[in-house]
Amino acid sequence: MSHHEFSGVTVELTVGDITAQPDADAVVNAANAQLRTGGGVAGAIHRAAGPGLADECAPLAPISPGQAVITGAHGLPNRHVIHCLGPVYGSDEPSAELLASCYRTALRLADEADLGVVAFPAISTGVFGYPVRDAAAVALRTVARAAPDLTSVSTVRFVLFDQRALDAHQAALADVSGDA
Ligand code: AR6
Repeated sequence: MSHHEFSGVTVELTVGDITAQPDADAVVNAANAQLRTGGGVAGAIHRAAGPGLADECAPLAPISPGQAVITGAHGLPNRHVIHCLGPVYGSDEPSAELLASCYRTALRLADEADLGVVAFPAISTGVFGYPVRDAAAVALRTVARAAPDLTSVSTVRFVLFDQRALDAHQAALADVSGDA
């Protein structure tokens, strides 16, 4: 696992499954607008959480690209799930700003809920088609910029699904930490 600290917030990069982060206070869902189960991360999170999650989500939907909402975690080993709707690449514009808004809003919700460890997947880089290198640059830059304003969030973990996504995030982390 690689890590780096920005203004007292540790950023960790690891390969793994977002539903298997028992020490995270919140895991982030790469959601759909209806906050229903689906493929990828959303399917894995809803399967692991059980039907109570979809029931809690229903009255909160729909959400727009760039928005995020927080719920309980039901059958997951975490306290909360934060559902982000990333941009569909090439269609929801400006995509970089909408993706940055997902990370910023999720971190603000986690901080307001007094959470310490937050685990993110690479939002929009699966079904929504965002090139992973570009998405990683947006994600790491946004976390680094948000870090000074966070009071309870102490660790932001990126849980990447494969080596290619890890490499992209490692490169982005090196760029952003070089700037800081
Ligand atoms: N843990 C961590 N990362 C994962 C996991 C997992 N269990 N499963 C997939 N990934 P995606 P999006 C990676 O498609 O692009 C859904 O159907 C995956 O390799 O889950 O934001 C929803 O219902 C990719 O790099 O999210 C929406 O309709 C990244 O997580 C739509 O897809 C995100 O892939 C959202 O698309």
